[in-house]
Amino acid sequence: MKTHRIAVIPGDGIGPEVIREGIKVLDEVAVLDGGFGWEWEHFSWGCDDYNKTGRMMPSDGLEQLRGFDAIYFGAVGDKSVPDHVSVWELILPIRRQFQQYINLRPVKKLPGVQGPLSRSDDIDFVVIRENTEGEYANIGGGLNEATSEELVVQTNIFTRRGIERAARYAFKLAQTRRKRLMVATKSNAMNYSMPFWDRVIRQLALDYPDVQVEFAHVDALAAYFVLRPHTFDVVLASNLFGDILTDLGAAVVGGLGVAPSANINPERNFPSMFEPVHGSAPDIAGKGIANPIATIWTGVLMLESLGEQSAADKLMSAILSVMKSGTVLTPDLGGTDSTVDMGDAVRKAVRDIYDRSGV
Ligand code: GGG
Repeated sequence: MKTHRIAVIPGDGIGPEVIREGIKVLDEVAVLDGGFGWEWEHFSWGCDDYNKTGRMMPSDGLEQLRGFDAIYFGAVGDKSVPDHVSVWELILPIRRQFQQYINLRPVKKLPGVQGPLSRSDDIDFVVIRENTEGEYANIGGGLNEATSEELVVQTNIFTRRGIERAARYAFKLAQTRRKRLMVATKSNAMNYSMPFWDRVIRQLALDYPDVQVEFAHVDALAAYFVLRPHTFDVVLASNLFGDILTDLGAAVVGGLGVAPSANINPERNFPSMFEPVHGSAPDIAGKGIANPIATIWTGVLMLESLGEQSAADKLMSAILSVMKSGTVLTPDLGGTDSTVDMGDAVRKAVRDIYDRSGV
């Protein structure tokens, strides 16, 4: 039997609470499936560690992670540590060093979940966010700190290689879906980076004649996400644009509690990392009311990446059936149930699905 070795980084705030439910459900799936097992190794890295040691992860942290089959990540961020420190010293080095240059974020309306928009039951698209360069390039600096002459610069980096590999992934994904690609740009205002981004993608589009490509300025695209979200299939965006658009996408389908994501190293020469889109949500941390669906759904993406498609399909069906029934709802979805209640409900639904399938 195959054993998948997973590095678990629950992180900060609600991270540990939602990851606990994710593991509980994924353990159940493995037992019922019978064809694979898990070996979870926990890493306590995060803001608490930073306050004790001055580091978000040990100096050899990436070395420790390198040999795992995948990383299951909760959330990062606490008010005791500046956000640019916590994010830049934990999650971004993992994405960059492990060449997780695809951030795949499904935006899908689940049955039974009330989004803020009417007429929106058929929302089902995927945002491919370029994940290692663009606006998140670690290049910049400042001068004359705390004076009236203070200035800072932060440089965006766009490389042909970086754009091409993200775009190819998006084109190929579109080919497996409804063959439509919407590209977020801002070439009217960012007059070097975005015309280049557009040009490279237009050239690449010639290799995918079956995919219908459209470009939209990111500000207009934000409006389209609200006005006609059902029209999208695959959306390709740079790092920052993709980050912003996917929070909006999550809001459109019912909130960050139902937004999964995968940081993918397509070549598989490093582990990929699976994390909910949401952050540490300090306002509700420790109350036991965070919605674990995003993290459990993230587990579906992890199963798919590990080649466990049948288990992934069954877990997704379990999530859909719990959401559709509407019997268990965390406060973000308008109910009063707890994080554990929701995890238990999905676990039970998984059992029912395996029972019915006769495995
Ligand atoms: N679960 C993901 C998380 O904690 N994200 C924190 C965050 O805002 N990261 C920066 C980014 O994704 O761009």
